[in-house]
Amino acid sequence: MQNWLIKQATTKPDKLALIYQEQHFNFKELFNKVRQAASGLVALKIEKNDRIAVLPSNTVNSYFVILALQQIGALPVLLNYRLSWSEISQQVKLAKVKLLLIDDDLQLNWSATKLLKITTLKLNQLFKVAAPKVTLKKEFALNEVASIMYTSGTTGQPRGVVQTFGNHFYSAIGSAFNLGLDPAELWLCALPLFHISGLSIMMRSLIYGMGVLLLPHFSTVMVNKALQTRPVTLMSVVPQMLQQLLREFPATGYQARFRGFLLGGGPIDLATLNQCRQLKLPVVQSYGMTETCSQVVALSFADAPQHIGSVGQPLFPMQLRLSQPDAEIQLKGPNIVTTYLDDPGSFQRQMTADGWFKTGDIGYFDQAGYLYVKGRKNEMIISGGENIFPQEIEKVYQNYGSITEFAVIGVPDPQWGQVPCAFFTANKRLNSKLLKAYGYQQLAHYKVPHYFYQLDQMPKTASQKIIRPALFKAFEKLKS
Ligand code: S0N
Ligand code: AMP
Ligand code: MG
Ligand code: MG
Repeated sequence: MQNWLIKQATTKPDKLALIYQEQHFNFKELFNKVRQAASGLVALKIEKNDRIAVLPSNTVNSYFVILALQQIGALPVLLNYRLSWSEISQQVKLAKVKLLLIDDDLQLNWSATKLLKITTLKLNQLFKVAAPKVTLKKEFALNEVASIMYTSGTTGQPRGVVQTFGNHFYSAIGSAFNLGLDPAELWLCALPLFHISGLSIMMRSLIYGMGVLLLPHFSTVMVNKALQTRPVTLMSVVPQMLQQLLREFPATGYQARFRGFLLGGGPIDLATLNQCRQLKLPVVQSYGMTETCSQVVALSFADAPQHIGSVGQPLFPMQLRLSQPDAEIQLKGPNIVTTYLDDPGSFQRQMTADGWFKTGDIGYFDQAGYLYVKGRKNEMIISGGENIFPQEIEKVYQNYGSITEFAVIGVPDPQWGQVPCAFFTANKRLNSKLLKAYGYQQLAHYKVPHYFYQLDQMPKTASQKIIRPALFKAFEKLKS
């Protein structure tokens, strides 16, 4: 396929590609910035298929560098800056990267980066590298790798999801067929570029020739202002963001070009959706995951008001089936990745014998053929759109002195949807404050349990398995 960036820069050179604060870039200017970053990378001897870790923040430099890595055939491994340093190091090691690039906006413990024993560079250093301009390749294949991002599994072991240009392409096509494409589309990106929710906006920009308004981070004030004053047409949000925006919804509403929100990343409550309907604020619910390169099922603007609570119908050309008898959602189609990084075995375990991807989500169709997501087959917790597996927390606390058993469940939370809650046994009385402080050092902050309950005995089956339903009941009792 023709290089998307070159295509847009030659056919729509003057069209708006990116806005960041007061800076505007058309596709020609975007191309030049990306080529500058690519030239710097080549001067640093980065080659095709080299794995390069990037800790991006939502800045233009991160945006240019991710694209530049794609342009030279290097593999961007995108890291979540909310992770703890030990979690980041684990992913950097697992991915066997040659270089770690860190956005200048991130406050990091630089001495810790030295322990990784790999070359680490701030993005502004890369842009200062004196380098002859490289010629970007004219074509790439759809099965070439475009991006890698880690997700956890039920074992707590991170797995690198390997997304190809083809995955991104079909994802963008399915979304455009569903939402339609405004000739002056301007998609607001306040979601992190290290998640597919954010990265997919950047990829759609290249495929559609569409503008992106990139915000440095999510803030209700900033977003509400942008939606009132900038010609934004679409914005991707997770439930937690939508709820926050509604709390400060401006009396005068948003400007007329705004088509609505694309909502995904986790379950939403009906009250929020109904409130949006009353405010005449269009919201399209969607369902997808990192392994499907963003939404694969979605409502459309036309059918959303009639199907509140549903996540919609499979997007073109994806197929969806529900297995019997447990009704797990299974998917097939070109949006879905085909391996985890260096771990095809784990990926194969996510596939059925006849080639369908097992999502781990439970769902059902209503009579009109609209999908509803009911929950998870496993214990995954979703906090503000971030996934947490109890096992990754349990592993960390099992190393805490005097703890004998430690189990984590997800409990409802008005702010984050769900948060982790810990039950444990120990040889002596333990202090929750110290337990929390320990978690803050070892784990991403969103993974640190909000509650710690010490028990005399864990509820267990005859075969010594922890009875999780008993923990859920115990939590309800403790909270009431
Ligand atoms: C919700 C967000 C924006 C909250 O972050 P915020 O408000 O910026 O927090 P901070 O100011 O940085 O920190 C304040 C305190 O809050 C803690 N904290 C931050 N985030 C969380 C969290 N998620 N859970 C619990 N606590 C949190 C901080 O740690 C801090 O506390 P202290 O000081 O103690 O450290 C932010 O969390 C966010 O950006 N969430 C979204 C993540 C995301 O994008 N998830 C989606 C992943 N899934 C997919 O990408 C697939 C679906 C998809 O593609 C999609 C999704 C949505 C829309 C469209 C699509 C699509 O298909 O295109
Ligand atoms: P991730 O890989 O981080 O993108 O997380 C994907 C998971 O988020 C899915 O497997 C679902 O469990 C959950 N999810 C995404 N969208 C929805 C939705 N609309 N409703 C409920 N759960 C969702
Ligand atoms: Mg995930
Ligand atoms: Mg904030």
